[in-house]
Amino acid sequence: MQSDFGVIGLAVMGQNLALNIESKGFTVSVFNRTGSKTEEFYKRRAQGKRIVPAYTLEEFVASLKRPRKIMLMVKAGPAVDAMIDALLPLLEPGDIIIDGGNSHFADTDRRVRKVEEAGLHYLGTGVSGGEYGALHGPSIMPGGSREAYDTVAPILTVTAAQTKDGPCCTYLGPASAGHYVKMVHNGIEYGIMQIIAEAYDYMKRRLGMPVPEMQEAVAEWNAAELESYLFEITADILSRTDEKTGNPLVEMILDRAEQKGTGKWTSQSALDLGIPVPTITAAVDARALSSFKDLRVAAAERIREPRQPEKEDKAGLLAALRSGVYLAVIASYAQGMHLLQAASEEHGYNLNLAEVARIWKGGCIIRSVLLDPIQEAYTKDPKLVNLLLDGTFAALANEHLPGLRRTVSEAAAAGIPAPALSSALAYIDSWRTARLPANLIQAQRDYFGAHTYERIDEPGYHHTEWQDIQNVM
Ligand code: NBP
Repeated sequence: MQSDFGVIGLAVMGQNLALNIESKGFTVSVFNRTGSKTEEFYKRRAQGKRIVPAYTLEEFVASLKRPRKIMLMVKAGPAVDAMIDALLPLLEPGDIIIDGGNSHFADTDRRVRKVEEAGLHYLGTGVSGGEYGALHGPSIMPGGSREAYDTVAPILTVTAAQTKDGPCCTYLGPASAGHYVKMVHNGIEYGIMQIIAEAYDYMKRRLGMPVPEMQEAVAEWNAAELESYLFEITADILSRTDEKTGNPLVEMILDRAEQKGTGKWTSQSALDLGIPVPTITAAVDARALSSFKDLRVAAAERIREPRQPEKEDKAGLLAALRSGVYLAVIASYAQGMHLLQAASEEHGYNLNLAEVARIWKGGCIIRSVLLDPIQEAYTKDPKLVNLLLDGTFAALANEHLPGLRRTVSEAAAAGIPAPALSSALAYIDSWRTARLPANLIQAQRDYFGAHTYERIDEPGYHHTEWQDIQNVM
């Protein structure tokens, strides 16, 4: 009997996805470049299941029902191209290659063209949820050929996380739409993670809270308006004790964050499209800055701290922090959704942002109760440019701006860096400023480069002779 589905790449994601798909009643063939991993997987976790191990690509391809449905879960980058090159001569027109890794969207566009020229289909598909999600139901973000999606939908939709609003998988759009949406998902994730990290630092250094007290606060937030996966895992992290020292485990972890690139790609693409995503970029920068540990330690000895303010009104400051964190998280989503709206236009994805919000409600890292009103906002107005302009979110901004403002100013006064929180505040303050100082920028540009400017009282472009060039010479 031939298999319904094939998975190539048996690291964390591939193994768990294969087991998840098998658990839904499908037979799954598996292949890994290093055959010993296939064997180990088959003998241990896949024992007694409808999993068919293959040790050559020929054997793997021959084991699959036509049209073949093959998901690549290999390391993003050259490994994906290597697998496509090895597969193409073995496959037939109509077969479908699904790249489930975190590929850069431009690579996906290139691969779609190449695979379609060979008469096959290609689905660039974001998968979010990590190890647990892959096994129990991730959020799946497919893009590419609609026809190919319809063929694999019966498998992908039951494999995905399920919510009351349906499976966390839907066709997103042509070409690289799926990988673009996954990239922005990760950008938003970077922003929220940094916001939470700053809140932890503030609770520790400004409010003098011991870790168990912070744990209680974060758990309380997660039980209410901030209910979401990232707050849930943070509460869990803060509850763990280091076995070796008896200290809270988080305090024993080196303060140097790593990154694989999806946050950076989000910022790069946003810069290319001229869409502001300052909280996401602040998060990418914060990880980069954290990597200079030795230099930070040296600088800490040379540049003095401000005098620490009194720890008065702790309850008020903590309430303001909670409010500020909530609004900064909203700003992170607002920036990501704005970027998706612009990218949809630019790349012809024709994204349905209400559906994007819906499939993020389960399985993925940024799942949150906030996605309900986000989905509603884009259902009401599919072309909404920025969430902050939606009535519900404008009201939330009004309600929570004082908390964010107080937190950012207290952090600044205490010398506690809060780049994501303060960028969120500046972002919202900029959106609600009817007259920004960009008039002066225009004057400067016209001064040194004769770039012209527009006036507030008459149409057209104007230029001022700011300096007497002849006499200056
Ligand atoms: P990794 O990203 O660690 O990749 C390991 C897999 O890639 C192994 O199966 C390895 O085979 C294979 N591989 C490599 Br490396 N080079 C190869 C090549 N030249 N040809 C064929 N296979 C090659 O695995 P992962 O963490 O499971 O992630 C898989 C994809 O899913 C990545 O794109 C990742 O960014 C994405 N993703 C990961 C997570 C997560 O939580 N880990 C979440 C969401 C998305 P080998 O065994 O022979 O070395």
